[in-house]
Amino acid sequence: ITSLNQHTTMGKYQQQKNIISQQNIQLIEQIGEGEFGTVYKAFWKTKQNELLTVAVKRLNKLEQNFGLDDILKEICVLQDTEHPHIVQFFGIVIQTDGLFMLVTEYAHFRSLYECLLSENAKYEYTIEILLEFLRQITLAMSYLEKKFLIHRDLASRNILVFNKSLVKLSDFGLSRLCCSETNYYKTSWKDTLRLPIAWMSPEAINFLRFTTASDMFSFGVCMWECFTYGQMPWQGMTSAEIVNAIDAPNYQRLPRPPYATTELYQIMLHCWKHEPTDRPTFTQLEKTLREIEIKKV
Ligand code: ACK
Repeated sequence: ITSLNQHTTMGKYQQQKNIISQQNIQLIEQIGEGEFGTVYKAFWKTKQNELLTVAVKRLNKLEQNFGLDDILKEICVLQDTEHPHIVQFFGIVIQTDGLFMLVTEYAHFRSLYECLLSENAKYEYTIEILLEFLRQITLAMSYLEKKFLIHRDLASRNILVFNKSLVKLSDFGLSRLCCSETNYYKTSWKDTLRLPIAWMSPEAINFLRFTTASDMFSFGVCMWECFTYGQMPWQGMTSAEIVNAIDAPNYQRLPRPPYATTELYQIMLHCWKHEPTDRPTFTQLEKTLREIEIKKV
């Protein structure tokens, strides 16, 4: 029965249009360790014989309770996600050892987090540029919002910079594939700092209630990262201390970043409302950020 199942699943794979042969991928250099595996810069020889620079994410061992079918479903979601501000997914490589590599477009400037920490960040990435970056992410998120898709790990490390006027959202879909909800819960914030607690809303931490509104909470933390130029939210605090601070009855929030105006800080506080329904939607926020820009002109 197992081999029959495997056979049918593999059959489905072959029907997928986005399978890339390992032979057509040449890894150039390792560019980082992501949460889900190792990331490489690579060349991909396409069917048209073009040589494209791509990012290849070699996934670690997947969650045990995820079968091939689950992976397939997630890959289908990635395939169907097309937006100017979401990193383009080209396909998957199924390695001979059964592990997967995800092939996506390559961002020359790497992650927004890295850019914010760079030596000349404050001159190169002005408030206006950062506002435009954030607005582009609200566009990507309202696209996901309309498709009822949740990101779950919105943070500056998952925003990629293509040039000074273009960012794209990355790693969407991976959190579901590699970190099942039960495991999120089991590993629990008491034991590990790998969980992005400092970006998570109270209801996501306490009840694993991941929604567009919990993505909005994380977006507020992304804004905070931008206007502090890459500071670590709740630096020096343990996960338990963070939860204690943000949850009832304390409702503490991150302080106003030095580079944020009161108006921008008000937006962050709106994203961090305790009640998920009190937070803005991404569509509303896109409009707000657009209007701030207009006022500056
Ligand atoms: O912050 P970074 O320089 O940008 O280091 C991380 C690392 O890989 C692990 O996630 C970088 N990275 C991830 N995806 C891409 C991509 N599509 N293009 C360029 N760099 C990427 C990320």
